[in-house]
Amino acid sequence: VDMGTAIGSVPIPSPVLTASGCSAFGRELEPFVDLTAIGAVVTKSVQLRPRSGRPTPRMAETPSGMLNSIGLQGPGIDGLLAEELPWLAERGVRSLVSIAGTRVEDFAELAERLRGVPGVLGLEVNISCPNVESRGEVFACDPVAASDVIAAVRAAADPAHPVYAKLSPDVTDIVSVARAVTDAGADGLSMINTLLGLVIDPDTMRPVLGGITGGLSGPAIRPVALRCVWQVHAALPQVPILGMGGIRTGLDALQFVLAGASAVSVGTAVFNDPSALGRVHEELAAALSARGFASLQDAVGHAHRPV
Ligand code: RRO
Repeated sequence: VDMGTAIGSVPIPSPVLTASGCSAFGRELEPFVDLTAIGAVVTKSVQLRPRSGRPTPRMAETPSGMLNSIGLQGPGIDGLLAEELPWLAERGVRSLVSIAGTRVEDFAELAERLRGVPGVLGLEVNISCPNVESRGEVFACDPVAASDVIAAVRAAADPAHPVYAKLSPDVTDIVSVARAVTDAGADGLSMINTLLGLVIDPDTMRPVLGGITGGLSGPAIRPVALRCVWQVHAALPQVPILGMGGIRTGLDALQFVLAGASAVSVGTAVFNDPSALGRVHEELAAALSARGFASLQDAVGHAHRPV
């Protein structure tokens, strides 16, 4: 099975990528995964300045998924450019760099700083982090705010860098947001970020997370993510989709491909199984072959076709 695909128009040999935030900048995964064989490392969202994030505890398990309130902890763009991206580039690892900010100009400046950086294949524009000060900062919840960010990033970014907009499931109509950002110049869509959630400890009778609410990931959100990919592919079949949300196995990944994703990110699953990325690639290849597909591309959106 030909597993080749692309991010925008940049070819990659595998459709399986890391998910932003779940493998930091790739270093922890290196002992378990051939990072040059996966589609790309999607880096933890970076901002203009270093940040320490929200108060601890910042992670909670639920029976079906994980809740996090990291709050954009990270080294800032200077640290990313000085330490993390060179580490990846020296090893020949492709990176899709996730950027985040609180103002449109922040995003544009980050895109500008990443122009021409070796190893960077494109940008994932995180307009959907649920762990921000106010809901007004979640640009992806408003089609106009979302498209303002994407237009500014597309104008500032390296023309060779595809720009993917990372969308939130916490909206009533994800198709209208998807349409707005693609009209504004997004080359692709990453779906979905975590779903806003809450866990209360029955013993202390208080929220478990220091930040109170958090983003829910893992198997709990897989059907939500799949529904988003389905709806957006039905409305915008030409727009490349990087699908994510609770993918643990090749058959999970297959569902996203059949719904319309041309690549997938594996996030929460790597916490329990650091080798999940390679395994999902192999299982997806076997699943496609068993169903008679000669290539991944032939299967993209297949579930929309009449039987
Ligand atoms: O850092 C976080 O708390 C975080 C981010 Br930026 C995001 O996009 N999604 C998420 O679940 N957590």
